Amino acid sequence: MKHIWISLILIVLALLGIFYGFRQPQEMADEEEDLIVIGMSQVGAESDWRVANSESMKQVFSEENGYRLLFEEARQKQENQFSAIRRFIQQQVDYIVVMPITEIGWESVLQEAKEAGIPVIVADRKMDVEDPSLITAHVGADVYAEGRKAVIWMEETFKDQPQVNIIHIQGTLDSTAQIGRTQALENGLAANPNWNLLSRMQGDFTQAKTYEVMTEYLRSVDSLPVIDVVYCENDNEAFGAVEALESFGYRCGPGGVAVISFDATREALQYCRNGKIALEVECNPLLGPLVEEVIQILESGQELPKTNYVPKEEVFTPQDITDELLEQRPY
Ligand code: GZL
Repeated sequence: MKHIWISLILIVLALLGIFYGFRQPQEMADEEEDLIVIGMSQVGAESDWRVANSESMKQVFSEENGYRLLFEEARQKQENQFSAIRRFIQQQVDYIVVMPITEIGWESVLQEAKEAGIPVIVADRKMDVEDPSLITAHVGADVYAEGRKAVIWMEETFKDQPQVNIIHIQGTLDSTAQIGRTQALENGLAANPNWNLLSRMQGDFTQAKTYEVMTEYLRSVDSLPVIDVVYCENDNEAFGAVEALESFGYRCGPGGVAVISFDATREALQYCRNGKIALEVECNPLLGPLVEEVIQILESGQELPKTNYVPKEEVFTPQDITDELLEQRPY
């Protein structure tokens, strides 16, 4: 009987040895430190907005705040986001946070996360999925409302002008920001018969691409058209548009081309104060605190709304931009 007890004790000890032997030192360290492990997949670093968004996430999800952040940038390729999410699943993170590059194509990788029992929080842009249970929560801005603010400003500004010539520079196609801001302009064009769309092009939210496509367009026309508005779907596109327009002799500002832009980063507000951008519609990139709030609600086991919108976003015209505003701007 005695040797049975000794054998049982030896078996239990062996099992414990195997269990602790196979566990990653990191996993044990996390457990000991009791950190919440976050696997985070970021679009890339295509814009000033995106850089500020990444900074906000890294500031919030620090070890001092009780987190281990596994942060991966996808260099604007969805397949890199898929592989990052699959790595997070293998690493058995506590939460997956994704800033998705586009809205479509996420079902299978989200299904894998669901089967692994890992909640997925979508931040900034949305994912368009049939099964809502694949996504625990979304945190982001109402980008259609942002577009509406720009359209309302255009309606007011050009209400007495018989024809308003518009160039539209879209962001990354099928991204929520592009879909919402484009839809708002589409609806504005339908509602305002004096608005004339000269050209629509893809700037992919970057300065370089926008400079390229705007230059191509201005080279392609027989004679340079009157351009009243250039509707840029983010600030880096606006920088590229201004650079191209000025290289062809256009003046951006009062009495010239009215450049409209979204994000309201500090550099863009400077352009706005100098009159080169006529209207800035804010889109807040500092989503770290909001994502953390969602995670803390989940940790406490409370219910939370599926979509959590970023609070109040401003609109700026040149006379709104003060030194104080620029100094206080966190991004
Ligand atoms: C907006 C965000 C957009 C920004 C761009 O929600 O997705 O992506 O407006 C960024 O600057 O590239």
